[in-house]
Order: sequence, then C-alpha cells, then structure tokens
Amino acid sequence: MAGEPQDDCLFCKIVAGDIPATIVRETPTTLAFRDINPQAPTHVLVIPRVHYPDAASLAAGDPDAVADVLREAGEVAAQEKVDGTGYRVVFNTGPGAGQTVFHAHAHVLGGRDLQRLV
Ligand code: DGP
Repeated sequence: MAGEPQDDCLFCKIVAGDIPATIVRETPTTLAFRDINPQAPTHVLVIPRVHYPDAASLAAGDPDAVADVLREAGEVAAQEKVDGTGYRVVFNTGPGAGQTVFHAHAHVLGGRDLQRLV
C-alpha cells in the first residue's frame, strides 16, 4: 500500500533502525542523516518516514510530508550553519536524473561554492 514500509528499501531500513546512519535530526514524520558519499562539506539527506518512491509520488500521495521534508531541509541548513551563505535542496527524480534510491529524499548541500545549475 502507498506509504507503507517496503522490505527491499534501503531508506525504509534506516527508518526502522535496521541499517545504521549518522542521524542529524529526527521528527515524527522525517529523518535527516549524512549522505554516505558526500558531495559537499554539508551533505544531508532528509527523508519522509513514509515510503514513496520519489518526490512526485510523495507530493501526490502525502503533500503534508513534502512540507515536512522541506521544513526540515531548512532546519538542517540552520543546524549546519550553511543557511547564511546559502545551500541547495535537490530531489533527483528518476534514473535519468541520477536517482539511485527509490524512497523520496531531499539532498541538502552546502559549505562550499555551489555552481549555478540554472
Ligand atoms: P540519489 O542519487 O538522489 O538517489 O541519492 C541517493 C543517495 O543516497 C546517494 O547520494 C548516496 C546515498 N546513500 C546510498 N546508500 C546509503 C546508505 O546506506 N547510507 C547513507 N547514509 N547514504 C546512502
């Protein structure tokens, strides 16, 4: 069922505590932890606890969770002290965009000069 934990999902396993992660923030609806392969001094993933495969399906199925993830992205940036200089929030959506883990997640990147994408 949409939103239910999936046995084969890496991030559901992190939510369940079955796989360790360096958690930086937790709320009743979200989890924020350091990316295993950081692309910037601050590289934190913010995920909803509910399982949806990507940001678009999360937005369609549980819009409040999208708001929670974005609010937490801002809280992570403040906690990491990158909110002053600026930071980037990215939702890779689909394999062609580089998505490799199919549980919706926001990358929060900061702490270095981030080249403009658009
Ligand atoms: P994406 O390419 O947008 O699907 O990003 C998935 C990210 O997840 C990628 O930057 C690496 C990170 N990642 C993959 N496996 C693990 C893991 O086991 N632990 C942590 N902390 N991050 C992981």
